[in-house]
Amino acid sequence: MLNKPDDDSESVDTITRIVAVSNRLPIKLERVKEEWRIRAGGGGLVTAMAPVLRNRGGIWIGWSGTTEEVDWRDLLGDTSSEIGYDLHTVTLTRQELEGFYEGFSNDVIWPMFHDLQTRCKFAPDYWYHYLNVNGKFSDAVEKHSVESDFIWVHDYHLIHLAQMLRMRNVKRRTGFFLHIPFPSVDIFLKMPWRAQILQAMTEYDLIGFQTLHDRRNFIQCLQFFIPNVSISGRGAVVTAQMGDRSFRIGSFPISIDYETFARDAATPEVLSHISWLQRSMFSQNIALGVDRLDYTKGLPERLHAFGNALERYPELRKKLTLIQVVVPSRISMVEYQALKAEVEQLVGEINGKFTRDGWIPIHYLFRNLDRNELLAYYRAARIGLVTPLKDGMNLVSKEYCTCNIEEEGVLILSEFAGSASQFHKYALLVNPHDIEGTADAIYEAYKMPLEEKKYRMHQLREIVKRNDIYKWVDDYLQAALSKQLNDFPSLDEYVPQIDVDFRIKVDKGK
Ligand code: ADQ
Repeated sequence: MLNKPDDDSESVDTITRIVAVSNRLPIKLERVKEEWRIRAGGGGLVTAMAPVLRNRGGIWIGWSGTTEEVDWRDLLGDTSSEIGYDLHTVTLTRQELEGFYEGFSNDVIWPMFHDLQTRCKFAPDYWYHYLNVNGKFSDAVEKHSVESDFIWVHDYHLIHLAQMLRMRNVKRRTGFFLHIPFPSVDIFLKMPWRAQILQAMTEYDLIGFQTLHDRRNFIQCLQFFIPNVSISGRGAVVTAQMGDRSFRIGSFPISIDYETFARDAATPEVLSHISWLQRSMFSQNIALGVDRLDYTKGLPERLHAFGNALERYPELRKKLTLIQVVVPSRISMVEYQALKAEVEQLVGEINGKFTRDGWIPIHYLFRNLDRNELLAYYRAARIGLVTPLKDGMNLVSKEYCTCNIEEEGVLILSEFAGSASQFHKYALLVNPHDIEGTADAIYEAYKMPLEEKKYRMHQLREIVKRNDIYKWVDDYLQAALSKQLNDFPSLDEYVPQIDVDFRIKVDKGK
């Protein structure tokens, strides 16, 4: 059993509810003419956390995704009761959004933590907005939670939340999980607010990282900046002691709901999508990329590699088609608009050069897919191309393997994706900056004997199955509270899966 933390917050025995806090709620609000529509939110955090919180009577606090005035209580009330946990919004002004979200979160921490420090814009104003908005989130946590809650803070937007709670003397058990990588000391040193950020991270009772590599980087930064810190313990979770305060630091590779993905990929609806896909494609060999629009995902590098493979291995022409799905993201930011233009230009160039007799080498989709469509692509693709320049984990790599139920696909995976720490033996690992090396891997995957493909894919699927999202949450809660998810009472009513995915759910004339 864990000791009580050094402050006098609640003993872990009495903690019965999870309060998740993240920048965005797991929903997207869209205005369609005079109506507000609630849709499922996108991205890895939502994919991972939605099945965990479902029907547990907990709380999710986050920003709604709009700066417009909306009657939240009315709109979210129905949704909360249907998904089995409460949603509470933090409202942000346009100015706060620019400074905190687009500014500090996405123009400083995001590039810095992905080793792309030359993309950082260290504007002092961003920092003050970041602190202010973290303050707003801590107000919401204070208002909506009680001392017997476990406050589980997600991701880099809210690093200062535990510190703000402590400063206001709000006693809560807190945990933090960083969904993105943590950089090495050499890179982290460049951050103007490095000491404050590190200090704020130490205010949580548990800090979770995706991989041992990220955890090691963090510990090295701690040791560099805080000389009196001592680390003890072995295994995935260790304890840090700083003066009379201690906290835990762990590595918890995030995952997906394996059973649900595998089951849903086997439905007749998905199969009929696949038949349609195969009828409408010139070639049956599909290589697939699925990514949010982001410069960390290595999209131009991947397109260059595919073009290079067609150039150097002519037998791939008319035989292998790349479907590249790009999910719109952060499109209000100039860098993202530029990236979109670059991707579209490259697709045009490669298609212009290699299109022949009805065969188009790259099919490019810039939109959100519905779930069956996405699963059909995963199941049908003979090659999964997951080549980020750097990624905390990358759930697409796990979804692809899980849904590839015929086990005839090959995963080509960047060595800089967090999932490479689990998949390195059975995927074809590539350095995404190495265009020819990645092109060679595409050719190797195409030529790979069926038996070898089946063996590798089977092993990959077993890894995801053994390490699914429920293991992740259990491991985290075990380290934080010596509890597992099942120790949190679940609500009696049955909550259908479809509601959690929030396909268009609530239409209100507002
Ligand atoms: P992301 O950067 O968003 O997540 P990722 O882990 O790949 O990246 O998750 C993307 C999610 O979006 C997947 O669950 C996928 O199914 C979904 N998605 C992708 N394309 C879609 C489409 N066209 N339509 C609908 N849904 C789509 C961040 C970190 C990652 C980390 C996760 C979770 O950057 O490194 O793995 O959080 O911790």
